[in-house]
Amino acid sequence: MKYLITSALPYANGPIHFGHIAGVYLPADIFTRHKKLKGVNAIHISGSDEHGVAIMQNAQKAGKSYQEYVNEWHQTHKELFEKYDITFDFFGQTSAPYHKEETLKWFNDLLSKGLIEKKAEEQLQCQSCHNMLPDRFVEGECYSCHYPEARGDECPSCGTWIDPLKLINPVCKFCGSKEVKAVDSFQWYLMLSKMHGKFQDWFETRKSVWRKNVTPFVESLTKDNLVDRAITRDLDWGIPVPLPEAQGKKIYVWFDAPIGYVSNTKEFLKNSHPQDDYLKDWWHNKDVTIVNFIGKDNIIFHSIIFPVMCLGTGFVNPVTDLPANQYVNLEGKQFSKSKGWYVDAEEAITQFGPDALRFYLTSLIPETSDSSFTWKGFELKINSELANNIGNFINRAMKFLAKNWPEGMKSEKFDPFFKDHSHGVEEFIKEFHELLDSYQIKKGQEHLMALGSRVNQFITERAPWSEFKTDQEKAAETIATSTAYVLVLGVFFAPYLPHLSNSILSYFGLSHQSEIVKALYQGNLEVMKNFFSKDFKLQVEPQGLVPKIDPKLIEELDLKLKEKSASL
Ligand code: B3M
Ligand code: ZN
Repeated sequence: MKYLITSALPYANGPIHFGHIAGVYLPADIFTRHKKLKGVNAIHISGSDEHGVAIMQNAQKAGKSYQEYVNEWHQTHKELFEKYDITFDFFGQTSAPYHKEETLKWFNDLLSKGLIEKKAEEQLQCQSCHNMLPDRFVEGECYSCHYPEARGDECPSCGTWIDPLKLINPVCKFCGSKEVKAVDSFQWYLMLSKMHGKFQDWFETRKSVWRKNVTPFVESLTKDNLVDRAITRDLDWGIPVPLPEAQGKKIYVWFDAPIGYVSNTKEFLKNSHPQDDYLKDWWHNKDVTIVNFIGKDNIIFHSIIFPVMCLGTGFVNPVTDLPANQYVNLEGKQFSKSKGWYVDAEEAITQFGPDALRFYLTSLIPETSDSSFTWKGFELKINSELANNIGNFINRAMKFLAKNWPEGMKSEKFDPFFKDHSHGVEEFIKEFHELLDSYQIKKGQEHLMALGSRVNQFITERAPWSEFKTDQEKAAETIATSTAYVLVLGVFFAPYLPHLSNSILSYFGLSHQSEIVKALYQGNLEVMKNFFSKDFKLQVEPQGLVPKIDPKLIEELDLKLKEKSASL
């Protein structure tokens, strides 16, 4: 089974925060690394989502061309992901020509099948600057909660999905004029209603597979019917509707964005695996599991609208697994850059590096309910778990080994490990794989930490530093067993903390690319036996691998966050 893994295309429209990282990109990265280590042919595809009204408005505000604006954010996001060791096989752009080509192929196909239709509708137009005012290009009073600055698509105060024609006192966001009128217009609609039956047959096959936060929600939205949706807008940024009567109209972002998964795969393969066909070998192949990592706000598009597009065209298979996460908040409240309730992910990674942040953020993956980032929680998690449990164990064992067996550890000292411990390690691996294979990424890390606790307890109980004074042979066995566990930890941290894992593996002269590491990851303990069938000598001078977080620094950061939000 091959794996085609995607993570939601981030809007090229502002910084990525911890919520995005822990909710989507980090779990997708860990899952992909896991599959690759298992020897599965897996690819991780994503890219920037570069169309839409919000992007246009912010580009205008920044005084930049749309293309320049999205290119800048695209670059910024790519760099941030690299710093977090979040790796993609391909990270593309929806403003690229290859994406336009793929999107038009879908549009034309659905149009020819009657699954896209032109429909008349009334729309708001500014009588002063003559722009059409879709979505956020109009603001006015919300007819539901009377918040004065509701947008044409949504009220940010009460969350109502707004019908712009009903806004009270609408204002044009292009020029500020209040002369806004409804005029006759037309748009193209995706005829979801025509696909209700087909959709339901397919959804039946997914119901028991998807998470509890996904299935009932989708079921309630699709039980009776599916509602047609406009997929074009009057805008000057986006993929032009390929019809002569559609002058000035563009395909709306939610139609083209998910096609980005497909177009980015095509572009990736073209350059790096030219023998692969993006459809036959990947998207339209029953031996490929398609996984979309998303946040809960994207469920509708990934569980209903895009699958309907997939079923309608028949170009690609619809998604197999949809691990949608809940939200990560900041001390219980939603991240908000404008309210100063915000931690800069870039600053944080420069300060603390990928191991500490990946470890804490993984513990926050909101797989079943919302979670919360706190600076204090970060400090505790790193100092009392990663540093105390893992860092301390490895440090104690490796330094003691280097000091007392500088010539190397005799091979036979590893025998007790294989006799008494390898069964437990096999059990550990089996459960670890089960957790990761079923997208329980956070639990997988907890399971690994439980192994860490056990080996820590082992070395503490055996106390080789005391043993050494009375029975050097026994102490050697304790340290050899601990060394074998250090290798196990190095291997199984690979998907979670690739940086720490590589540092550990370097003690053994190994890396993620080593065949031994992959074989051991896959549960083959024979390779490990083989590895220790020679005397073992440390390949690198051991040093502290997990620095503690300074509580004073945390206090400062906490204060800074609170002062900043109070001042805004
Ligand atoms: N850009 C929305 C978001 O980040 C969006 C995802 C598109 S996935 C095809 O919430
Ligand atoms: Zn205007």
